[in-house]
Amino acid sequence: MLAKQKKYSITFVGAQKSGKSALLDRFQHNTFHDEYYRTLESDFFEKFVKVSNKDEHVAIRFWSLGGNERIRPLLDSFLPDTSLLAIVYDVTSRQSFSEMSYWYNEAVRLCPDAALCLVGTHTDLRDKDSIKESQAVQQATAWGATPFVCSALTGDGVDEMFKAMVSMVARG
Ligand SMILES: Nc1nc2c(ncn2[C@@H]2O[C@H](COP(=O)(O)OP(=O)(O)OP(=O)(O)O)[C@@H](O)[C@H]2O)c(=O)[nH]1
Ligand SMILES: [Mg+2]
Repeated sequence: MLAKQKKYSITFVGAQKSGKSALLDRFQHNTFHDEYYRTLESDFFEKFVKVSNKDEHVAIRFWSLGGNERIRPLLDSFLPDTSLLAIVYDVTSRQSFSEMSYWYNEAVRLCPDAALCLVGTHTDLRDKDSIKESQAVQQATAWGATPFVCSALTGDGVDEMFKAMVSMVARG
């Protein structure tokens, strides 16, 4: 008899243009597009992934929600089922960093048991005015979240982050 397949979902939210879709493209296809195509509501793909240190594969749905206002009334249907919520900001955009509070409050309201991560993107464009990693770590600690930084353009940090997220959901 086939063992019942365990299913999980990992959901990326955050400011418009923060880089959610680009991260998923880099992870799924190892590609990067300069052009911006906004996500209207949501995109997802499903992947069977091996859990490190375990002889086990699990099915994970990776969701990217649009950062535009029209997603907001739909969060009540998207967030309660998520196993891990990744709040994404662009390290070169202070506005996207501040907007994380909105997503954090929605996480507390709608998926308080989900693992929480803060993901800084666009690290290839980092300069002296960018959000410092220490500031992101401080915010993550205050919210009980795990911080990551990466670049969808170069791929730096992307695989390591997804691997860590998969372990976080599959061990729970
Ligand atoms: N240089 C650089 N550009 C990036 C990076 N990630 C995304 N971009 C660019 O930033 C723009 C927005 O990226 P998206 O992934 O579409 O952003 P999003 O968060 O999905 O946007 P919405 O769907 O509107 O919420 C695109 O033009 C990407 O090419 C990155 O790490 N570095
Ligand atoms: Mg998108």
